[in-house]
Amino acid sequence: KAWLNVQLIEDKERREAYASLLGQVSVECKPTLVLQTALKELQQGIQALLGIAASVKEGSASRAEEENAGGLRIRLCPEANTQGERSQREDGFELQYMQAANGNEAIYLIGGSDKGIMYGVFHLLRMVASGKRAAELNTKESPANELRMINQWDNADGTIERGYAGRSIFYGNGRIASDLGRIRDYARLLASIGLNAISINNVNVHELETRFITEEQLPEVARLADLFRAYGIALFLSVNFAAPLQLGERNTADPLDAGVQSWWKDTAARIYSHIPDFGGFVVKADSEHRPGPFTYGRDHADGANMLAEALADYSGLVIWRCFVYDCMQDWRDRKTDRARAAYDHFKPLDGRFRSNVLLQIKNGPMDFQVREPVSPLIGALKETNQMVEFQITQEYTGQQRHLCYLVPQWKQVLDFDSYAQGEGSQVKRIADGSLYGTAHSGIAAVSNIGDEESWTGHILAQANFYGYGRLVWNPELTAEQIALEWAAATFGYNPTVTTVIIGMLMKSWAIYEAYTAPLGVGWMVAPNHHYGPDVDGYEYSRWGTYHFADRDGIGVDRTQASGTGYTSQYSEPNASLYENAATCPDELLLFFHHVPYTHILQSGKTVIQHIYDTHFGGADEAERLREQWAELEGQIDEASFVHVAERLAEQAEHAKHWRDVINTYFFRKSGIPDADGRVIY
Ligand code: GCW
Repeated sequence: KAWLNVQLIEDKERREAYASLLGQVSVECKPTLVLQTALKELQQGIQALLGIAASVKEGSASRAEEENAGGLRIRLCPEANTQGERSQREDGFELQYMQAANGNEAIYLIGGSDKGIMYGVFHLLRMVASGKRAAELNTKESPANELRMINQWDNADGTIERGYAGRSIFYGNGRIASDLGRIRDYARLLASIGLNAISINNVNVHELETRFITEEQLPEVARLADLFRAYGIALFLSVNFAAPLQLGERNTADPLDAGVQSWWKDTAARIYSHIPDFGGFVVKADSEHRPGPFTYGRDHADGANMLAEALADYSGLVIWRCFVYDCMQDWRDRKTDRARAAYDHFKPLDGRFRSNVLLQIKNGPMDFQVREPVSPLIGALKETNQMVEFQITQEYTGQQRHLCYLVPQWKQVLDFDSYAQGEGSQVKRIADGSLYGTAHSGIAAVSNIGDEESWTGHILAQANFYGYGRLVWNPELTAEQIALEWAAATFGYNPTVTTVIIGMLMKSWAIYEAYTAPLGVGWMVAPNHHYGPDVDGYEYSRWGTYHFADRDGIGVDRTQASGTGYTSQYSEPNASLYENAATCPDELLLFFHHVPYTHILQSGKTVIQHIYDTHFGGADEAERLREQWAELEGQIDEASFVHVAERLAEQAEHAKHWRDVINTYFFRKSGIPDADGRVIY
């Protein structure tokens, strides 16, 4: 049940006060599919929280009744969709507490649409569970972002690319699951935090998933779309750009070929005949050996627009990923810089994409490292719909065996000022579409769930999923607030427990960073599976991910003055800030500069001493996490306690391994001893 693990309110007085208020629900709007979901959730929630069965009455009250009637009254806001503010307003809701002259208490839940009502129901239940009194419930909410999306990297064979929580809940043995129970639970979790879109298969589309858009498979996909529809979630598919060729129906996948264009049009018609509200396509093209328009001498705009044209009549969207770079680089080549790639590929195409295309840009220029600068492409596209891509699954951040609460990292990205239109051009204003007034925008993230009981492999990693949804709904929430909401909803409203958990979550990103790759340089992980330290694992490889450590220094020179020129992709003053080693923030120094180990950081320490200190400190802190958790024994359920304790023990040991590998490597390279004389091997 994760954060929907609603418990009976223990305080009898509060429970009774709420029972008289929520025991009677009157619904004054059309019973749509999503509204039915909302009412079901409401009734279940009330049952669990208050131990009563709420009576639901449909139809509007007469004026006389109206004035004195109490209870929960649900209705639609008549103006919501006439105000022209895109779908965010429709997804919004208002809660109003009122006391009638006769003393009756009422709460009005007014939704911008049936979806707004559903989000309002989840919000109301969360507030009641958290101990709020009825009079404190007044609120008006609407999501900041239009598209609030989850990307599954699930494969039809049941595996999950970069999945760390078991196998897929969607597929097994090449088929879509016949038992949809777990998927329905997942849809509830998504809806409860306001998410409204999901792509259900890996962006690396293999042979089996290429067939999802065929007549044979579409009825199966439609079953999933039906399920998600009831929770207000639009279903998207990742598609294989070469599908017409691979399915043997055309002899090319050239986007400018008339036969290919008509193939995709027919395909779109077929998809929409099964799924009338199909969301659209997610596309990884010309990236890591996936097919794309380059084969035919065409560019990304040609490719994306061809698909967009096919979907346009149905208001479908094409979400085209910008994760495009040369993964066959020669490590001897010092000019090619992977960090530059997304910008170099897509910036020149700005303005050429159809209005139903969105470019999806990873938060950093490389690949979801523990620390990266914000991608300079975000904001640089001024006439193109864009969305930001985060990774909830912890590929490079401990694979759900280490604790790493990512909400603070995402917040830092969303709050980053790109200066693309001068001061005040924060990433969150690009994601929400307000900076450029784009037709579509939003945020997507790669899911971290699988079929394990805990959903996420590490119970505390559920906080990342929850936090992602809440943050995308409202980027102004703080990481602490989100952590508190999550911990309380999951483990109950016990301040001793929540305080410890929030403390652990809030420190965890910094701790993980401390004992892994230093000062923004990234990688240093074992190739392929990416778990554990291997400093030179990618140093002489084709992936373009280098640190260039030698006996004198370390880091990648990405300056305009003497390096790859990457800093020029940023707007001023960011470009100069990063260009100059003296002003470049310490945590990104080695991303932008190659410096001697004796270089003095803004912190006053040398680079080498910083490496030693953070690695000793980080491993100690990981040990502290384990001790803090141990304090909770007996205060949370035994199974969860043990589950987390085991993982924290592994993390503490593994952090020591990281510490010793990294420290030893740099001691051997530099010959410079630790100022504090600690053990280095
Ligand atoms: O992070 C990298 C992963 C790949 C992934 C790729 C992508 C789905 O290592 O496994 O492929 O990014 O984002 O396309």
